[in-house]
Amino acid sequence: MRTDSPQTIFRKDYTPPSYLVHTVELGFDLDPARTIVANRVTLSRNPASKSKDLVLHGEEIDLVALRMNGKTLAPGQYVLGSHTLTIPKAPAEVTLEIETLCAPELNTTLSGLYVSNGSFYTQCEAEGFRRITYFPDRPDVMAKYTVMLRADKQRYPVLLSNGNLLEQGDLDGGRHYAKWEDPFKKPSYLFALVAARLVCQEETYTLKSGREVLLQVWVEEGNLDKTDYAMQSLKNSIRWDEERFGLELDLDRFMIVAVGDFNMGAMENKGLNIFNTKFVLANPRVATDIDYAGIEAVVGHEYFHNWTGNRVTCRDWFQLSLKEGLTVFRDQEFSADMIGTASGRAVTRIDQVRTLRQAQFPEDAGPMAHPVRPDSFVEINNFYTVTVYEKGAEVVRMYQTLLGREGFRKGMDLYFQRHDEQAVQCDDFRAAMADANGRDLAQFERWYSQAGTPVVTASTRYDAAAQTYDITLSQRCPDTPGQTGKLPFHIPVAVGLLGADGKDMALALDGEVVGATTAVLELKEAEQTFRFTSVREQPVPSILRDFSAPVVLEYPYTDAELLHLFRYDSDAVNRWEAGQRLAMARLLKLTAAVAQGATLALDDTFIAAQRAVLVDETLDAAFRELALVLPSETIIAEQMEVVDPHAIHAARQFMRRTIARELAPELLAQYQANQTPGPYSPDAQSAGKRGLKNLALAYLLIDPGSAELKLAQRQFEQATNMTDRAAALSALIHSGEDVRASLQSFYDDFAGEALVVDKWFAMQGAAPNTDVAAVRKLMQHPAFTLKNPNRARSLLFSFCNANPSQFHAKDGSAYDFWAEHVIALDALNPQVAARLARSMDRWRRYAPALQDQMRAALERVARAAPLSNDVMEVVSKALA
Ligand code: 0A1
Ligand code: ZN
Repeated sequence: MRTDSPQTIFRKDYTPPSYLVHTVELGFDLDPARTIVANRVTLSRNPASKSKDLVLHGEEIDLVALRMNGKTLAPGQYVLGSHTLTIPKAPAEVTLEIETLCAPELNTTLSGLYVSNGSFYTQCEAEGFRRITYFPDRPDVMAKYTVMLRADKQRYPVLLSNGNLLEQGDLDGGRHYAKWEDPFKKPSYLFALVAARLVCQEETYTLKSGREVLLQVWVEEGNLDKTDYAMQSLKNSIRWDEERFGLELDLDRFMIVAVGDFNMGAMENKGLNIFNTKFVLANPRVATDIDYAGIEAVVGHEYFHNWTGNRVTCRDWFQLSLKEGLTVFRDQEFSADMIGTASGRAVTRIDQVRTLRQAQFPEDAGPMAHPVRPDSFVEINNFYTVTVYEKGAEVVRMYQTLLGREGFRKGMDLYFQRHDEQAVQCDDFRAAMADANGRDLAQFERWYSQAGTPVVTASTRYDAAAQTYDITLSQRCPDTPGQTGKLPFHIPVAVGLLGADGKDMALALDGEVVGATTAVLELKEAEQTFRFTSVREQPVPSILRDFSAPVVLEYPYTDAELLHLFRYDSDAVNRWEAGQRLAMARLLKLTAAVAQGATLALDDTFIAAQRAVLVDETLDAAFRELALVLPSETIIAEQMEVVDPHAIHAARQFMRRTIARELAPELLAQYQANQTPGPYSPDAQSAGKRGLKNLALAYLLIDPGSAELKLAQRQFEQATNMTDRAAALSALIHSGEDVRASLQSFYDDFAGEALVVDKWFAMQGAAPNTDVAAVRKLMQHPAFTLKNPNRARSLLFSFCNANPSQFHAKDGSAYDFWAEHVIALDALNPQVAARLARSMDRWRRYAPALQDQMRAALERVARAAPLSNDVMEVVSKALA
């Protein structure tokens, strides 16, 4: 909780730590109400610092004893502030012995040491270690850790920490101990412990080098039937990092622990990754294809952090994207390589583009916009954002696009050669990429320093006589809070040219043969013209292939050109994109028509194009599904100056209803053709079929007759996996029919599976016929609690973020609900509350009647006391 007025921290104010830490010996006497932490730490003055004041951070802990170099410090020898402990003019060499007390069972923030379902877990990133002991809790202080854990043996039979187990044994009074040592230097944010009643799936795994390592996945009893996929994903990750980047696991033991109460997805603590159960537990009965894909991605992500984040870490939290952007890029490439096919790769890429448009572009255009490397923050936890993660990954991807895969690998190798066991900056990564390839990447820095989504505008000119085709690209970037007058970015724009036959043309730029059917144009100026030569006919340009840069592309495509691309583009991302453009133009017109009360109509050309893709058996089912999903209401809203969420919803529903009616026979045929009989497998092919089949089902249930209802009901009852069962239930909910009986039976079947109960709440929260009164009623359900982040997210976030037509109810009732629950959550868990607070980011774009009510709700939250820095930062930026 905020005790003094929130302070803004600036990147430019960075100073090196006054002391460096060599060793940390931690002793824990674990007790839920009263845990004693003994911390013996050796430090020396940092030659790079002018200060002799030794500053330690600490929060929500009680100091019991403090000795320096063997002597107890008198109160006058140190200063205990609300968040720091300072020893002024400390000696050059210091050994501190610090004893503190904390109460893990009272810690509802899930940061620091806390209790979940009766067991102990930690979360130290970003600044949780200071809630465990006094320490220079900053990532540029790296040290070696030894950890002694002591706890009741019956209640906490498993005692884990980072690195290797040195010894374990029994103690008096039914207690036991385990001693762990981490051989690598690490920042405090990577510390972890677990003291719990758990069981594990384990195996020894042989690295490419022949070394054997022990892999473990720890879960609560009863969940051992759900660990296979996480274990398989871990082994795949280890192999992939060896093969793609030459990076080997550096420990003899690697552990994953699943915990039910967790703020984020997972955490890369050295050798002891702690995961939200959502990204570990899966079997066909309880997990969907999306869950399986999420597990693979997150297991990969945390494992890859071992090199990108742990071995080479961040100098300060402004550099967060150094590890996160890079590691997201690595997990994206891992998932793509696991599918293996070019079309599978494209499907993963399209998904990434959708996430950017759904979440990152709005962030970049809103009050919380910040550069990939922010310049300031109040609360660092608010900066674990889609910009730092996903846009950061796009920035890393652009290096690969500019340098090629091999060039990128050279850059990675140099980065590790230079910076292993160091805490560095985004600039160091860029320098490694540039130096390894002899390239000037100075201008590329602007991707780190300038916020906002660049807009690239293209215009073209074909000269039939000269057989030249000029593409003129210009760029601009909108102002963002605190940043005006942006300078040009270095943008790779991948371009191909299609002939009338739909084939890629051979490319030459200014007379030079490109040697590929896609050319990467490097746009560096405000405006540049690129000339393709020997162009024998007027081409249709396919611009920004594979989404080669995180920008908005403006080009005055005609419908005919888009239809051509939608039918023929060899670049699957742009093929999909052409379909999205066709749909978006119509959705915007329909939205305007709804607002004006005009009659709505959808042209046959569009329907025909949709039909052609739907039935095109040469295309992967997964691609066909993506091509048929219309832009979301959120993405449509981003295209509008003044957002009318009700008109958008009505327009999109009209379009879906029309497609469903016009394509009914084809949809039914695809529903039947894409069944996946036999045992469930989460592979991309099967998942793609299920995706297409269930999309067809959702369409068929828009205006269902009894046959369609029966179909869904049968799938719901007979499904052999959660993907099909949940899809059927969701389709039934969205049909608007009375589905109370199905909802109840689903709940009864899965009441014991927390992650499935989350789905049950989430499906209802996001259904357009769930209004705020219904959400309030659902909150009365005995299974609902605000204390568990997954559960809170399942209902509240899905309602506030994924159900726009109800969230923006005209009477403002949902805004009141939002304010009430941001405040309620804040008292428990500021990080989760601050995420919910972000639902109002785009309030200024709404029609005045809604805007006024949204502002009132924001002001209500801003006035609440006490309020965390987390929520205060979000709402005050929204109101600024
Ligand atoms: N580094 C983790 C994300 C993470 C960040 C903060 C957390 O607690 C406040 C927990 C996890 C990752 O990128 O996976
Ligand atoms: Zn990460």
